[in-house]
Amino acid sequence: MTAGRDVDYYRGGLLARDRVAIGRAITAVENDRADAAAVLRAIAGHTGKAHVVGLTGPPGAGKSTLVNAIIGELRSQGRTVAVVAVDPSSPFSGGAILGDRVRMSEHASDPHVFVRSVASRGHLGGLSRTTARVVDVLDAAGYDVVLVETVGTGQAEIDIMHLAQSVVVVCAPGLGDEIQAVKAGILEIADVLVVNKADLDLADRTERQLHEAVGPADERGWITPILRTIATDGTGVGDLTAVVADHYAGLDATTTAAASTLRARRQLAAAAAEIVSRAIEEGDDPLLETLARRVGEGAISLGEAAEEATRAVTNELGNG
Ligand SMILES: Nc1nc2c(ncn2[C@@H]2O[C@H](COP(=O)(O)OP(=O)(O)OP(=O)(O)O)[C@@H](O)[C@H]2O)c(=O)[nH]1
Ligand SMILES: [Mg+2]
Repeated sequence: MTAGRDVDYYRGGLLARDRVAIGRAITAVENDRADAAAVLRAIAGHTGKAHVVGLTGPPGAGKSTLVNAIIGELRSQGRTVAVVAVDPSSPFSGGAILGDRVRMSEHASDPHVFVRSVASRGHLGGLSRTTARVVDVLDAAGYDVVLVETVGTGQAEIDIMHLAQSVVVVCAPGLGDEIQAVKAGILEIADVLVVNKADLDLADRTERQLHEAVGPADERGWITPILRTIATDGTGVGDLTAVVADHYAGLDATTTAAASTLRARRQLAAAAAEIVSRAIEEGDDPLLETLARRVGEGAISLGEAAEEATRAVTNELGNG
C-alpha cells in the first residue's frame, strides 16, 4: 500500500462522501496503482444501489450541456448526482475535458454533485474497465444517479454503455446525416432517444428520421421514446428525467441485476488477478523462478510463461 491509504481510509471516506477521498479513490483505480486493490476491497458490498445512466451520441450533439441541465433537474428533485465524462480525445472534440468543466461548472460548488472526467488515452486495462471502476466508486459513495457521458463513435463506447441500466442516445440536427451520425450499434442500445437542439429548424426532420429508424418494442414492451430537448435552456429536461426514471422503474430485477453483475464480475476479476499476481511474485515454487529466468533469457514467451505460472500458483492456492 502506498502512502498509508488503506481499505479503512477508503471505505470510511467513500461512505462519508468525502470529496478528497472520492477523488483519490478514482485516481487510484484509473491508474491501477497499488492503492487500487484497497479501493476495490473498500467498495465491495457497497455497490449496486445507484441508477447508472449512460448518455451517448455524436460529437457536438450537446451531451455535456444536457448533462449539466439534467444535474440541475435531478438536484431540484432532491437527488444526488455523479457524472463520469469520458473524454474521447478525438480530433472532433479536443479540449473536451476543459469544455465539460466549463459546461458543468454551475454545479461545482454543490456538495451533492461530483463531476469527474476520465481520459480515454493510456488506460492499461481498457477504457471500459476503468470506467466501470470509477462508476463503482461513485456508486459506493452513495450518489443516487451516476451519469456516464461518452461520445458514441465506436465499439468502446458501446461497451461502456453496458454498464448502464438506462441508455440515453442524444442526437441533434445539423450534424450532417443525423442517422449516420448516430451509428446503428448505438441506436440499438438506446432506451431513450433525445433530439437535442430542438430550437433549430431541422429538429423536425431529425425526429422523423429517428422515428423511422427506431426498432419495435423490446421483450418487455418498452418502445424507445423520442424526446425533444433544448439543453441550453432546460426545455424538455424534466420530461427526460421522468422518462428515464420510468425506464428504470420498469426494469425487472433480472435486467437490473445484469448490469450490477457485470460490474461485480469485473471487481471479482480484478481482485483475483491481485491474488494470483502476489502468489507469482512471492511464491516459493522453484518453477516460478525457472519460468522467470526463461522469460528473461527470451527462451519462452511471456504469455506462455504466465499461463504456466498461473497454473502452478492456482494449484497451490487451491490446496491451501
Ligand atoms: N442551439 C442549441 N445549441 C446547443 C444546445 N445544446 C447544446 N448546444 C451547443 O452545442 C455545442 C456542443 O455542446 P456540448 O454540450 O459540448 O456537446 P457534446 O455532445 O458534449 O460534445 P462532445 O463532448 O465534444 O462530443 C455547444 O456550443 C452548446 O452550447 C441546444 O439545445 N440548442
Ligand atoms: Mg461533451
